Amino acid sequence: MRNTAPKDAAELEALETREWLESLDYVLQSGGPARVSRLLRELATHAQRNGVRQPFTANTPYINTIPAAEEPPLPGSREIERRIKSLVRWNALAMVVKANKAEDGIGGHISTYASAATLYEVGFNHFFKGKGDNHDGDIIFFQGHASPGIYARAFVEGRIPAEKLENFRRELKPGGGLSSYPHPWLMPDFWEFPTVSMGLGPIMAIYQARFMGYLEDRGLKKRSDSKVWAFLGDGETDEPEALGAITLASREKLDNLIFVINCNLQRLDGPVRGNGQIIQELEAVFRGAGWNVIKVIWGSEWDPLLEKDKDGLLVKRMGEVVDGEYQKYAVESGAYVREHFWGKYPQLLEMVKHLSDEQLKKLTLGGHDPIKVHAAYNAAVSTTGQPTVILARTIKGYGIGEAGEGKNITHQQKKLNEEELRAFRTRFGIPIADAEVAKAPFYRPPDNSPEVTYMLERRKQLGGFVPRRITTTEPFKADNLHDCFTEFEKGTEGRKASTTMVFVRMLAKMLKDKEIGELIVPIVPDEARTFGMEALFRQVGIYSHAGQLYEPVDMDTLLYYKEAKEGQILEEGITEAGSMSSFIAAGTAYATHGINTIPFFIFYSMFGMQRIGDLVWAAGDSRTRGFMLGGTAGRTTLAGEGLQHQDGHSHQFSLAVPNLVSYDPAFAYEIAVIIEEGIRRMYVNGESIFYYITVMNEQYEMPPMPAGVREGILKGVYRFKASERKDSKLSAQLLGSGAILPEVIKAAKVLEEQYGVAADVWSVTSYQELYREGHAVERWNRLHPDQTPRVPYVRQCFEGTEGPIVAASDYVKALPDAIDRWLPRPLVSLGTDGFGRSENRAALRDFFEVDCRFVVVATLSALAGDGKIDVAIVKTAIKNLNINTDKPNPANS
Ligand SMILES: Cc1ncc(C[n+]2csc(CCOP(=O)(O)OP(=O)(O)O)c2C)c(N)n1
Ligand SMILES: [Mg+2]
Repeated sequence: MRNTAPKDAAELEALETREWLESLDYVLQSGGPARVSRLLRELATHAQRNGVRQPFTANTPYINTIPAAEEPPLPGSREIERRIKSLVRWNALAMVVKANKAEDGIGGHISTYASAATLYEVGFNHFFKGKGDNHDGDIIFFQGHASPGIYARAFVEGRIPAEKLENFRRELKPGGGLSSYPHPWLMPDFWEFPTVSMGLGPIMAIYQARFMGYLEDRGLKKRSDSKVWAFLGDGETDEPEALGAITLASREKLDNLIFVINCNLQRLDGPVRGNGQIIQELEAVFRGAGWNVIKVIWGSEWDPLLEKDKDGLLVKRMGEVVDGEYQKYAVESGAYVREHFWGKYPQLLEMVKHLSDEQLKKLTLGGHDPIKVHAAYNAAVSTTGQPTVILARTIKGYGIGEAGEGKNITHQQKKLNEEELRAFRTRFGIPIADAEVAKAPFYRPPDNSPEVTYMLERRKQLGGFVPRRITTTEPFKADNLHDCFTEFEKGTEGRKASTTMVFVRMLAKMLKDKEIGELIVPIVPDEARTFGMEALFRQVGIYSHAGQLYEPVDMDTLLYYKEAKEGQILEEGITEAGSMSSFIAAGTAYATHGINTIPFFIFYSMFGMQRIGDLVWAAGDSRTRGFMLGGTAGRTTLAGEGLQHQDGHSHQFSLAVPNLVSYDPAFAYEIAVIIEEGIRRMYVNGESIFYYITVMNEQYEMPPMPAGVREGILKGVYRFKASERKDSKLSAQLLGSGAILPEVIKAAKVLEEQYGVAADVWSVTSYQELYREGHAVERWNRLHPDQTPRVPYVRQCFEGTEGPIVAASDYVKALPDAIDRWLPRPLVSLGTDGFGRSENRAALRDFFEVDCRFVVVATLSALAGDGKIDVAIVKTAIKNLNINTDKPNPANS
């Protein structure tokens, strides 16, 4: 303690602060951190009671969360690991540089992996579990743009040959190449999870972690200590999906989940938060959401400086510099850093006067320091009761120097000149001669080199290579599958039902089935009552890891809201994106966990394809299996709700997903045939497809299944009813789908009875399947000109028929138009192009011109056009059917 009296108020305050700090140090030494924590809480409460209003902050100072004293020693050989990392760095760089030398503009990314190399290498050498004999394996979402580094490591491991590396981004070269990003569709033995559409990786990871718990709680999988790792960019966190589900992870206490956010402070165009601090922003968000946040900002060389920082001036300085300025330090000289960072306070300049400019420049950041990264991972894997996020500070383009380290252009940098390559080679000690370096050759030391031996041994200890996608599930046993579906073949025998009701009954039957029952995973985004599924709440329960900690308000009713640890329904709440992520987790469990779960995701069709289309695309890429059911579908079938709810185009979107098989069924037996076949194709035959089926809420009688229609249902069309008027001179072919099929059946009756037209009725279950098959046949014919041409199925159906072909559906006209080219006569399509309206069904069908009357008029009009009937008949029909010819065009009103 000083013995001179303080001079002024500031000095007095400084003295007071110091005394408090010394007292706290004493408590820390004598009582430990927990005692300090309690004391601080009591102080805060005391202060608040006495009127002190503390500003809220979820932030801690801008320093590492784990103090140096608590770091475990780095196991293994730091030197060999550094050399391995250098080899991977070089080959990652070389593959991008080479690819762009060979083919200008082919792309690829250098700087993302360059910044993340340590984050991955510490994982590969010490943490990432493979699917070995004693372990289920970790689930790892690699950041898409870091793929060159992941390939480069697999090359050094000896898993990917140099020829494939040569063909990075040239997948169609003979012998194959490597896909730009993680795509299980393209590399099904390597990549497990697609991540490159930013934001989807993190949300899918959260639901993967939760699904792991679901499988364990339901007894489908034994408990394991597998982790889900999600590597993401700091810029990526601006995607709503990236942070949108983080509270689920904390609420569900997902301590099997670890996010690693590579905070290189840059995105594609420039800084992520030039005027702020992304690390502090993310810390507040994640801490507020209940996550364990570990900041890894400063490397070990900063520890002695922080040790000297008794009055906290250095920590203060660290916290006041904005990211744009930190980025500048990365590209500037040590002298600049001394002047601008340290020079702000004379005491700080004094603190580093023993360091040269060169040394100042080289003070490493936390994300590049294996000791710091290891300590963070070590803490993350042993954290219980919470998910962990690691915020690791790095430099984008680390190591590529003048070519772009820390520069705004670095994300797009794909080429290095000879001098830059040489500098990189020298910096990382790669044994490539000067004469060779310009060609950026790959370099792999011999199999028996210390580096390769070490890395293979580490992977062996950790259960094998990652990433690696393997499917170990046995083909499904489905001997009695048909039993679930037979009842639907006989129809409803006079009673009315909607396709939704039919599906829900089918689901209930499947859930009770001995073979497949326990594998069914119903997923709903707070819409079960809309679809009449509430009976399932009681039947199979809603999954909740915590069980049910309250007595539900409807406990005294038969169908009470039952939550249970072994519950089967995933009731996701209002999140289609989250539900779709669960769907992907459940639909890929055959590969991830070796379990054939069969997800049924039931949602409001309007909020499916168009809202979460990118996740649907990712599901396709992931080879997800399962059924998506778009409920309350059909632009005119969903009454009242209006334009934001009425879906008349989801089938148009679903057509774009190559392995998504879509149906718009009308009758119970059609749904039965489609789902039974779907289970067979996906789970017995192992096809990488999934299904989209729309179901509606209009009730009508379900007819019995006519003989011989099974194949047609699956292929997309069959003749539901041939006209009995064989004597008529006039004919027509009427095509209907979904809830519009009953309108078409009515129209056929009117045409026959009132206009003497023999009208056949066809049920079109899938224009998409007809379109795909038609094009496949057309293509085959084009490529085999000397062989007997094949005939598309849809053409076979309508060849030999007579009269106009008129189609009506509750979807846009482009859908039926897609088969027009294979029909013997031009198609007349009626559909629901345009914005919906709040109205009842009849008014909507009048507005969109898809009801029975419009089918009649369209048919008569086509017959008149063919010269088969007089135009006057059409005019009279329009009048008699009360059709307003001056009504606005629904397509653009
Ligand atoms: C949804 C989506 N939007 C845009 C892109 C294009 N894109 C690819 S990388 C990138 C910048 C990435 O920055 P960050 O997330 O910080 O990752 P870093 O490379 O810095 O690690 C952008 C905009 C994308 N891949 N996905
Ligand atoms: Mg970034």
